[in-house]
Amino acid sequence: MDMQEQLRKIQEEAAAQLATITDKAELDALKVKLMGKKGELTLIRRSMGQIPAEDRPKAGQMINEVVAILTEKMDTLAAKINMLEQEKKLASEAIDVTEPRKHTMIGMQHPISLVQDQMLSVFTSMGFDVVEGPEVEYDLYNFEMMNIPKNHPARDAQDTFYIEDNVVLRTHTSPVQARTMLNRKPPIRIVCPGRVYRADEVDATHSPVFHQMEGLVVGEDVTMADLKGTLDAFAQKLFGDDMTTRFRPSFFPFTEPSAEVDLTCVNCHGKGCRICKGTGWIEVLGAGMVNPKVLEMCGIDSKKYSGFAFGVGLERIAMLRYGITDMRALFEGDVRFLSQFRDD
Ligand code: 2NM
Repeated sequence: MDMQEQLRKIQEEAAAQLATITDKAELDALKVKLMGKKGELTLIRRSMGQIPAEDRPKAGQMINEVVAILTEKMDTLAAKINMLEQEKKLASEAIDVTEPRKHTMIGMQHPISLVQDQMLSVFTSMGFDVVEGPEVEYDLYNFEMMNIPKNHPARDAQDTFYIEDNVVLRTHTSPVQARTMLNRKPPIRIVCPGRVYRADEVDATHSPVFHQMEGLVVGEDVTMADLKGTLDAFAQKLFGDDMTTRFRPSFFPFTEPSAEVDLTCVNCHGKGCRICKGTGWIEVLGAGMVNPKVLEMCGIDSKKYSGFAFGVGLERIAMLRYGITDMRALFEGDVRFLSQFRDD
C-alpha cells in the first residue's frame, strides 16, 4: 500500500471515528492514536527516509495536509464537546426557584416573653424607658430603700433566698427602680421587667421563680389620677377598649396610699363568670403613690417631686391572656404546650 493510499485510509477512518465521538476522553485517545509518539501519522512521517529523495517534498506536503485537516476537525469537535459539557454542568446546577421549600421547624416565643414584649410595647408607646438590673441584689436596694426595715416579715428567710447576709435574689424588680432614681434626675418614666425570686412552694398559682414588670413615674405634680389614667390605658391597649380598672385600698411599705388594682374580667368582660368568681373583676396589679420616705432614700426631693409606681406579675397576665389554668405549664418546657402560642 503506497503512502497516499495509507493517508487516505487514515483520514477516512479518523473522520468516521470523529463522527461518533461525544466526549473528551475518546477525542484524546484518537489524538494519541494519530499523532502520539507511536501515532499512525507520526510513524508515516518517520518512514519518510525510506522514500526516494525527489518524492519527499510531495510526501511531506501530503502528510502536512492530512495533519492540518484532522487537527482542525479535532479542534472543532473539542470546542463542541467543551460547550456541551458546560451546558450540561449549568443545567445540573440550575435552581428551580418555584420548588416548594422543605418544612423547617422554627422555635417560637414563650408566652411569658410574648406578654412581656406586648406590655413593653404598650409602655414604650406611652414614653416609658425600659430598664433592667441584677437578679442578685443587695439587701440595701431590694429592701432598705423600699422602706422594708430589718425585722419586716417580708425579709424572713422563709420568703427570701439569701446569698449572703446582705445579698439576696431580688424579690421584686423595685431595686432597679431604686438604682434608677439614684442615677437619674426627674422626670423619670421607666418600666422594669425581669425575673424575681420568692421561697414559695410550687403549685398551680405559685413558683419560686417568676416574672414581674414594675413601672415608676416621678415628676412635678404627678398624682393618683395619672396612675389611674396610665393603668386604664394599659388595660385597654393590652386587652381591649372595653377594659377598665378598679382601685381598692391596700398597703405596701413603699407606696402611700397603696391600692390593689382590679381589671375588668378578660373572660366575661365584667358580666361575672367562673374565672372572676362572679364579680366581673380580677386582681392583677399592685400600685400606689411612691412613699416620700422611698423618694428621699433614693435621693429625690419629696417636697418638689411626687411619683406613682405599680407592679404586675407576668405569669398571671399570660395565664389570663391565653387561658392557662396551671402556672407549672409555663415552666415545664413541654414543646407540645409551647408550640401553641403564636403572636398574632
Ligand atoms: C408593686 C406595687 C406597688 C413599686 C414601688 C416602687 C418604687 F420603687 F417606686 F418604690 N417600685 N415598685 C410597687 C408599688 C410595686 O408591686 C406589686
